Amino acid sequence: MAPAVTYEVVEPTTLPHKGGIPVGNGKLRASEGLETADGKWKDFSFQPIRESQVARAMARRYFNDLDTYAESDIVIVGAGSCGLSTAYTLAKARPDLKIAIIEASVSPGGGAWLGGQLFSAMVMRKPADKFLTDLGVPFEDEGAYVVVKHAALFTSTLLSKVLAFPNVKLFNATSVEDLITRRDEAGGLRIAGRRDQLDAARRGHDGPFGAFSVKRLVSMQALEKLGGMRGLDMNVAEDAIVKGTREIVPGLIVGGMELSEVDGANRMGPTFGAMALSGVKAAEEALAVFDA
Ligand code: 48N
Repeated sequence: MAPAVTYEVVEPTTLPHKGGIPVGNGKLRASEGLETADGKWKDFSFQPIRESQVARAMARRYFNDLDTYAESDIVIVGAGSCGLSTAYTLAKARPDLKIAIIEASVSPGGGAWLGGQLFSAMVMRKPADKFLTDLGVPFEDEGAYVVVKHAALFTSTLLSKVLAFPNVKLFNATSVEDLITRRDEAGGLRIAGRRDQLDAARRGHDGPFGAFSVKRLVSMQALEKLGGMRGLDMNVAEDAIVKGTREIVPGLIVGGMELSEVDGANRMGPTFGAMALSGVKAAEEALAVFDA
């Protein structure tokens, strides 16, 4: 049996510096017993495994999660910047709540991987910088707004923090096809069944997947019609989306760009502060329902 190869990352030690910058940095170094570089790989091998072990390791966890989250306290539909901000705020405030995130794409994040089109920096207007500071995402302060050097830094940091919460489960590559409805005692329509179960819609603005919930509410006559998203006006749009994030039918809180389709709000283009703070407000709206 080849000697088990272990690795340690060698931290940058007192390496020779060039202009104050260490030349080279930590490197992988095979454990002793394999003298030469090619010797290090010649006898290399992973621990043995059976394919069925891999299948079972994945399937057991997935189906266990499906069973656990079949009834969740909060279901967030859409893992875009708004849905993920809602999940982060809720999971941090209420580790007792079971939170399921359902995302149609294989890759969560929605439109937040690029600032706008190909331009990768992400702009957030103050006071959304407070959310970035809470997340630990570095930014450049430009006065009335801040700039994260790459939108993927914001999205990946938010995503990693959300997924690290023990009370959150992401079901990506999973699409919500309809809304569960119930009638309350007065005959009014409720979404998601029990009083204390909430659905948070974050399906983005209209498009192949977007605005699914609110379009469905119109088709079931729970909403008279959609306001239709208006033209681009950052100042008007971002305030309206944050202030307008709310429970639009009992059991369903709508925020982010899906809300612009309900209220006929303007779009804001490539600025993301409203997505983050709409998520914070949606979390507060949800907790107000739970604490009612
Ligand atoms: O990023 P989006 O589309 O939506 P938001 O509201 O989280 O963020 C919007 C933001 O990215 C912008 O559009 C920026 C601010 N631009 C504004 C402008 O004016 O141009 O995320 C929605 C997510 C996506 O990942 C979809 O895949 C997902 O929702 N989704 C669904 N997931 C599950 N089931 C569905 N039926 C469904 N529909 C959409």
